[in-house]
Amino acid sequence: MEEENDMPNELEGVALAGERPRALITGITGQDGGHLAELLHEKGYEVFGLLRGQRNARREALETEFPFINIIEADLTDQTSLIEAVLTSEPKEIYNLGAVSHVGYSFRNPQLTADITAKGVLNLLEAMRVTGYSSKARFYQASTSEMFGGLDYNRPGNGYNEDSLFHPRSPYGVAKLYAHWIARNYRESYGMFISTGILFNHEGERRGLEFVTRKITNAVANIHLGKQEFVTLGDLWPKRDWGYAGDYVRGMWQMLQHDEPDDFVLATGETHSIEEFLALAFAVVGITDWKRHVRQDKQFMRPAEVDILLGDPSKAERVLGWKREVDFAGLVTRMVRHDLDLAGRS
Ligand code: NAP
Ligand code: F7E
Repeated sequence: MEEENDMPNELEGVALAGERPRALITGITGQDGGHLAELLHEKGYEVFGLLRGQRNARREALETEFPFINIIEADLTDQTSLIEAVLTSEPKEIYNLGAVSHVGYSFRNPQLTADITAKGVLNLLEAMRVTGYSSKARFYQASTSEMFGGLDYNRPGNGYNEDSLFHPRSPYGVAKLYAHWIARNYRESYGMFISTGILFNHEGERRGLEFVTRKITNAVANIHLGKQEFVTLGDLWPKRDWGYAGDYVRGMWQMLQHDEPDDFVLATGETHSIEEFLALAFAVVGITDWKRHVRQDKQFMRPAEVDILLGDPSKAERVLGWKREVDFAGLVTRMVRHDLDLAGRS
């Protein structure tokens, strides 16, 4: 009879890790967490992923899709668990992707957003200091274009860059600005290798259905297959600089391989309205009179909106050699095709 293996899942693999570089990722169940785990695994890293909750609904999917990940149970709001996570994973690199990341949700849950998206970063940086990992591990902080705001007095011009003014327009944006500055402060104060990536919107097949791009491509697939008639959205005029998540996680890794810690914008340098996204997504399935499939509802509109985001990635291109491979049309097409495939199977 086979001996029962009651080793806690979070410790499995640690003893077998050998000399491979180790990376700890928070936000492992999210869009970027999946892309990054895959990339680091391909590069030969031992990947550790932080999973929260006593019964996380995404655990099974995570274990099935990425059996190589060493899961560590911890939460960004619980510093003791973060100290344990650092000591268990012994990381060379830490990627802090965990956050309340949905802008609309942050308006409805501002305090939770502050606890996780802002103070969670402080908790993790302190966990590194307490354990001596401030000098042993490099740290990536997931900053965001939502820190800029897109207001009249602060229009992006040829694109927001690392020196542009910040004016966040949501509890999410404000929390991320705290996170951005505390990360920079720890770099300046303690000489830690901390790089921040100011990333503009990036999407793909793993994007959550609560974000507008995936909500649209999922609906387009269902409408094409006759499973749904309308998609109900908020404002259609805001403009975003949308890239592909696979390209952006490569940039995160490049930031931590650079000689010096620094701040980098990753963006495409193009901006498109939600209307343009809709038109292109429906065109992929041959629907041109798409407006008859779209409804609007105030519940999806925000108390304060970011009108326009446009990024200037020239520093990352020049210094890191970062280059995006997927353009806007390519992004929309691959997302619709993926959702057609999924909807066709269900
Ligand atoms: P996402 O899909 O929403 O993933 C967020 C992750 O954070 C999930 O894995 C979630 O875990 C985790 N998380 C939430 N609360 C936590 C807590 N208390 N402790 C530990 N983990 C927690 O986000 P994403 O699109 O991959 O983005 C990754 C990061 O980049 C985020 O910080 C986001 O704010 C930032 N960012 C994203 C974009 C973009 O366009 N995607 C652009 C700029 C910056 P659960 O599954 O347990 O909820
Ligand atoms: O909204 C509008 C909405 O929620 C995009 C996050 O990854 O990128 C993301 O934040 C736009 C906004 O992304 C719906 O009002 C209309 O103008 O897809 P979104 P976001 O708010 O830009 C940044 C860079 C991040 O850092 C964030 O973590 O679309 N919109 N109708 C809608 N948005 C949603 N979600 N749902 C709608 O029905």
